[in-house]
Amino acid sequence: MMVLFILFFLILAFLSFPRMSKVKLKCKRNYPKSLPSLPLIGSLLHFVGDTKPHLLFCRLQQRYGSLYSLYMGSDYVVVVNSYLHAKEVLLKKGKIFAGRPRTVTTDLLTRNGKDIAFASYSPFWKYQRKLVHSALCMFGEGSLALEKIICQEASSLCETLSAALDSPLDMSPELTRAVTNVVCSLCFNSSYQRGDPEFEAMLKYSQGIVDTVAKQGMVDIFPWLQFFPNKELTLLRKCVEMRDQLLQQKFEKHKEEFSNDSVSDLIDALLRAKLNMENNNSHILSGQGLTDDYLLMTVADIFGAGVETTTTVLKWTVLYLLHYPEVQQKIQEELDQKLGFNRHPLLKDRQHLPYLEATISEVLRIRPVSPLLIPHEALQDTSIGEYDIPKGAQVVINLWSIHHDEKEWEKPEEFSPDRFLDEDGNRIYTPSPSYLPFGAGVRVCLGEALAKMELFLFMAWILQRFTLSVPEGQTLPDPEGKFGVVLQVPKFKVKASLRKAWEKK
Ligand code: PLO
Repeated sequence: MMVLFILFFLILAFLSFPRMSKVKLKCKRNYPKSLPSLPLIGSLLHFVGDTKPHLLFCRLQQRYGSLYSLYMGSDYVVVVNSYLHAKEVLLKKGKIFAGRPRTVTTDLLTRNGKDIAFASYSPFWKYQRKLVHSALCMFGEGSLALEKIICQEASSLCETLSAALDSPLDMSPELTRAVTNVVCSLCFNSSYQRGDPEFEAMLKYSQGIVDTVAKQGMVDIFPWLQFFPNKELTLLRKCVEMRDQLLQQKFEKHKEEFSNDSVSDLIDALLRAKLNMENNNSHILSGQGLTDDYLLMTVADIFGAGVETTTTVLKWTVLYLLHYPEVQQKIQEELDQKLGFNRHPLLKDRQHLPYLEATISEVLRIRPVSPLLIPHEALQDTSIGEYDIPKGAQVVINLWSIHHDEKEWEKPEEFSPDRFLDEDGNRIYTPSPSYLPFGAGVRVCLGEALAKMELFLFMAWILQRFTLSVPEGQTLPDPEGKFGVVLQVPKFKVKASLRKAWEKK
């Protein structure tokens, strides 16, 4: 038994060693203070117990200061908890820190980094991102068509709420379908009806991916674990396969029907870019083509990010409205005054509904979608503040700490939309530079404008008609959240009641 144990340990050491040498710390350098670490497992003993990583990293500041380092297995990780350092990483030295560490789960999700969110920085990546950016601008932001699509989905969502009036309803699948249909229109020029089996399958695989990918799990820390039976990895493989099948099908159909003269969605736009690139024999990309793999992974990214993030924020917003009925009432009063009941909300109302906008901003502060963002990697030897950072270091931005920093936010634990309003309550403003819900710099969220449009319109439509409350006999949902690639909202039910003024309509 003992021999076996020693053998196992030696193999483990052997397998981990090459990775250990990835980051070389040099003598006489001023590296960030490090948590104690052991060979092989690094600082993992700190992670025993079920404290969520963002909360643990936040708490560790008391002992190690706002910038410190640790070892995840043999990976050298620097944790940033202050906005000044975060801005240096994301903005001032954005390009230097634009790398991404490769992990087993994200490689599986993205065919070894052929997407945008999890792929490391390269000239090709820059081109790929630019392409998506222009496609999103073309179909989305600012265009009336998108507003129409969102309003259509909002209207259908309100119909579903009407059908379940006064009885407990899990809004999660309904919100997901509404958001999915907006992204579907954008990407595939299609949408889902209620109960569509393809949509149900999508819900299932997406949950499987969120549960398993990029959550600082063991298999990402000790990659050799992938060669042993692993339940989570099996689930991830199955879900990725389901996703790929679904996307491949849509992709093939678009390829068959493609015409250069009628580009009506994101896939068409990417196909056109591919054709142009092939015709121009583009040099910048040194032989790397926009292969089907890249196109598919790009669409998968936009689709996944577009659905999962916005749905999560909508669910957090509903959860907070249940906890703070007075906030809900204030939004409704504002809606009644500025909009009335004779027409539905439109994007042009955004500037006239500052309290609703402030509430959405506050939700994004108190429960950031991605509390640790996605880890960055230093592409060369560099520094943060007075500290040296070696090439290859992973840099984790703890947005949670930044959004809950007492030096920047008065009573950060309190949910208070008013902090985003001026004294007269008429204008929305950002009270602290310590507010980065969409990240910043070269890797800033591509969907910020789209997300803000959706959050505003969906909430305005719902609250114009309904008051949301906790169903009788049920308790308020827990606001803590489950850590993962997004901060997940617990399952809960809501009672939607038709507002008095709307009844009279
Ligand atoms: C969500 C589940 C999907 O099935 C796949 C997917 C793709 C892109 C990911 C997204 C997931 C989670 C949220 C991410 C997004 C890219 C950018 C976004 C990580 C895993 C954030 C919050 O940074």
